[in-house]
Amino acid sequence: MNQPLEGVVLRGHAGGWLVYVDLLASTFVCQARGRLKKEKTSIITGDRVELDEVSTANGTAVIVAVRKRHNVLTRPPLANVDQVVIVQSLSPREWSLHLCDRYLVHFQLELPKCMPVLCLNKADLLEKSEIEPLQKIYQELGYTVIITSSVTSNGLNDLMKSLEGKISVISGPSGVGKSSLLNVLHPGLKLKVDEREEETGFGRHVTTCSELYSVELGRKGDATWIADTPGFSVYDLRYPEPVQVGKEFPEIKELAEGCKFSNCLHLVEHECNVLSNMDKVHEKRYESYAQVVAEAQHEKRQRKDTSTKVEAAVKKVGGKEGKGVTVPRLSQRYRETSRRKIRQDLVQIDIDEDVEDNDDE
Ligand SMILES: Nc1nc2c(ncn2[C@@H]2O[C@H](COP(=O)(O)OP(=O)(O)OP(=O)(O)O)[C@@H](O)[C@H]2O)c(=O)[nH]1
Ligand SMILES: [Mg+2]
Ligand SMILES: [Zn+2]
Repeated sequence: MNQPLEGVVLRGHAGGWLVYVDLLASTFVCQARGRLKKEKTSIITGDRVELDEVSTANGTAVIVAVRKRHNVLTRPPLANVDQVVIVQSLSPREWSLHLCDRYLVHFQLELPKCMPVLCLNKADLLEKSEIEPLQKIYQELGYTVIITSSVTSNGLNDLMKSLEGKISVISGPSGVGKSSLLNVLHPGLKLKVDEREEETGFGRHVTTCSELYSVELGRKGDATWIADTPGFSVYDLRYPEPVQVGKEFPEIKELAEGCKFSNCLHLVEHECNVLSNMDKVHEKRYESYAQVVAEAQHEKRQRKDTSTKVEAAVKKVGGKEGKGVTVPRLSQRYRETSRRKIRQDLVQIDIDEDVEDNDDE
């Protein structure tokens, strides 16, 4: 039997998917086989899929199976990536060390086995003497830090080197220049970039879905794949449990190993090993750590509140031994008013009006 053709999902497209088949060096518009739809199999950018009914004439095919994923990101949804490049803007108007740390924490949680690469873009807007200390903070923690400008093309060679032969996802807040960087790296991509940023802060050409591109960088060899992703809101960033936040800050993690308290948040405890070694943690990073802990606590409380509310709003009906279904509990507000009640209310209105009429007299 012939081996099924394999392809990689580039992005969603008109209710289906665009799939690139290396063997045919072509892209196909694909629908999923009915069985996959029935089983509600999710198909996301980066998935390796098996194809049938491939028509080179029409440029169409049918996805019949999704291969096992090596890894998966949930926000943005992407499968089988080798590394995440987090882009932040050095523009004084946009730079925030805390935001940068929030993205690092998020992607470390999303892909625990791979340390994100940090790309600090718009370097043309800051003096070198201001950039170097920032770069040093993260380099000393073990992160690869690349300083770039898509305006001057500075640092683009370094970025290229870190991407070569890998499947990378380029992520970061909206407007930091992700699409602009990819356009300079590979002008053939012609990605749309936000043209009105300076006026409004938002623009017409923000990226709206994750898309995977195959790019040829420098030497020939393994294919290089880059996913341009939409900038996503800070509300979508993930938080760990508050006591786990320290694990996502390498300098805190190291000192926390020598902390004698289990479940220590390293915020106030007397004789906490982190607090006793504050000279080893950058002041701004510690502030950022404390803020992430506070946010993680807040998020945990909210999660609890929501689940209590959800529990209170649903009840099990029917079926024995837990086989029933969960349905919303009808609160007074949502109950349909009975005809009798409507009638009573109408009678009441008549009486009230009579009373008012009497008052007028
Ligand atoms: N000064 C300066 N401006 C830049 C640089 N890179 C991008 N920009 C500008 O920043 C704005 C946003 O760029 P985009 O490439 O659309 O940003 P993005 O990260 O793709 O944004 P989303 O698609 O919304 O996530 C545009 O006006 C670019 O011209 C840079 O290196 N220096
Ligand atoms: Mg973009
Ligand atoms: Zn401690």
